[in-house]
Amino acid sequence: MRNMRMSLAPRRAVAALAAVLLAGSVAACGNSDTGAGGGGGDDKIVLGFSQVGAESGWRTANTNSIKEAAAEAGIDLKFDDAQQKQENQIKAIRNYIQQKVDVIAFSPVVESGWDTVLKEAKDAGIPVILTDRAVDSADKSLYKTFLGSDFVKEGRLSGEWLVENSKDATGDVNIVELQGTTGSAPANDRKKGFGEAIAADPKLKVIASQSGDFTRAGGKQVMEQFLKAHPKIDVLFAHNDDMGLGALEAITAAGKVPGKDITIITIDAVKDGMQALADGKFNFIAECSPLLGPQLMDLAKKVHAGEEVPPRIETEETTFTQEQAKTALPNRKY
Ligand code: GYE
Repeated sequence: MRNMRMSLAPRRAVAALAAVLLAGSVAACGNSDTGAGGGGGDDKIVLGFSQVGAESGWRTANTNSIKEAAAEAGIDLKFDDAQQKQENQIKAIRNYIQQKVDVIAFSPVVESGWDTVLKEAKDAGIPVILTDRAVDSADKSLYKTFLGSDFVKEGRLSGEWLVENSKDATGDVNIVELQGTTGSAPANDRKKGFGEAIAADPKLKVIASQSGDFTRAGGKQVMEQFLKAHPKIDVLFAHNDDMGLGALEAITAAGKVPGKDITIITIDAVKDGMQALADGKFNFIAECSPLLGPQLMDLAKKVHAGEEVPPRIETEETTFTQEQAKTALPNRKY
């Protein structure tokens, strides 16, 4: 993988050069440029983006949104897939610094450990935009803005729905939790929000909580273990649809009916998740929108032009019950 990435670099440089020449020739024909500002004025903005990986339906939709929006905005996108590894993201960011891209954006796989590389970008004068996930750096000057969801809120909305829908339950309600990638902002925050909400009702008890790494395979495997270890599971809270979808297989294989014997709450609302909800296999989804591309391109243009941008831009989202999923599903694009 390392070698492959190295050997791709010269090709990227050629592509970048071609893009610059193309942008130049377009401008020479009298068409307006992208409003990039700085440098030669009519060059395309070069945006280096380090993606987490391809672990979920959400991530695929997010990658597509970013690639499509870049093409539409006339931004030259350098894209790297870090395969869920922080070291790969750090390497990609260092490459972008070396290539002197105009703007760097990334979706940090975990929250901590970014200060050094972010400082390198700052020293090189390259503005950084966080998308989707946050970092825990105390020095907020290391990045220009953070565009993404309120994960604590998503967890809280999930927990509140459960509190509301457990009112008539008698005795303990046993909950198992499938956490996202260990140390990631959405895993930390969704756990927190959910925990705070269900504290309102002492009969709601989390009896097991483990990471399934945001993947279907992880969700299936951990759910199998949960089912073996715990004879009475009433509720599954999965930090994303994909883990919930993987868990469905484990639940069915154990002879239980998902959505009936075990109430299932997930987060994201990608198409497959919405289908499971409409089919009655899931019970509730808190939405997390992956369509961050257009806003990201807008921000990249602004920070490149030296404009002030708000330090935090929150994605708008909603929640879905089974009935709402049936209505929304036909128009769901991802
Ligand atoms: O919920 C999950 C993905 O960071 C919001 O990452 C994102 C999360 C999303 O793998 O499906």
